[in-house]
Amino acid sequence: MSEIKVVPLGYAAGAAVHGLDLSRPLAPAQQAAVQAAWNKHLVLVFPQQKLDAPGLIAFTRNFGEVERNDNVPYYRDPDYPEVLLVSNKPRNGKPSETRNTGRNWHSDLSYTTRPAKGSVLMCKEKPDVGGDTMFANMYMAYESLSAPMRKFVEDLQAIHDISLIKGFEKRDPEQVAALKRRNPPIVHSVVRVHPETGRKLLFVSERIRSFVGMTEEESKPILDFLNRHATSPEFVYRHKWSVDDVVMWDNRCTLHIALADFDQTQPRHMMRCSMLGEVSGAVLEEQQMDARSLGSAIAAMS
Ligand SMILES: O=C(O)CCC(=O)C(=O)O
Ligand SMILES: [Fe+2]
Repeated sequence: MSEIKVVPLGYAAGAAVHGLDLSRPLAPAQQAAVQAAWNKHLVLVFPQQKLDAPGLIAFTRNFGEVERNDNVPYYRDPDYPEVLLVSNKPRNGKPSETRNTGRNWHSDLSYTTRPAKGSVLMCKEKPDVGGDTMFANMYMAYESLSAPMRKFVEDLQAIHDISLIKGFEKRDPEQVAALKRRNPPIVHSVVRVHPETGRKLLFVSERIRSFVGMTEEESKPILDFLNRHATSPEFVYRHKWSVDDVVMWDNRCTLHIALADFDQTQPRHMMRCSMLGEVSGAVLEEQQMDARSLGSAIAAMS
């Protein structure tokens, strides 16, 4: 069995893993070594891999239950619904619905009650330059807050909303309506504990509308601060893709953003597979919406 070599790529996150052929089954010791490296570095890069759709699914399955993309059932591999095609290549003569996927800071599927545990993205085609992806470390984001701020955010509940995906409203109107019906706003705690490392982290994103019990006006400056803080350059690893890179990130303790820093006339084609996370969060109840409705509920009771 080949020796695995883990080489850090960034201070905040990111390590390259050498010595593995991901198209072959992982031995238990290899799986454990990758898992340990993942918990430590949050984002792992496996260069020079040759994986097709079933190979990507099989590799992803080593680390969790594979998602079938039913919440956003568009632009999947026609034969493998587990594989989402993140691509700017037109399909059936129409522009790709995923050509601008991930253009604001987010954690995959945070607008569901099973936010993704992790995602695995494989680069098949890339532009000459750019098309980078950035990842931010949410442990560092939490730990670097002042003690009073940590106390303030401890009990905050955030409302995650699929319609805040950047460019969402520009998608096909029927899809937009169906996606909103399928994905009502979901409430998650802002401070979470990672189930494997036991470390606290900041679960924020640019797909949060407001905090439960607070108005949007009250929430916005706090949200803006938390998102800006969480994505400070010192918490970020920026990945410059090579064709055949496989990158696996932990969605529970990182945010990521796909940059539009490239010539869109050149193809960028990626295959993504995600792992389902633990069930968490809840559908937003109408009366949780904001302080005003809370106020009227109290008035109605008295
Ligand atoms: O295309 C990328 O670099 C990442 C897009 C994204 O957000 C995702 O696949 O989850
Ligand atoms: Fe994403």
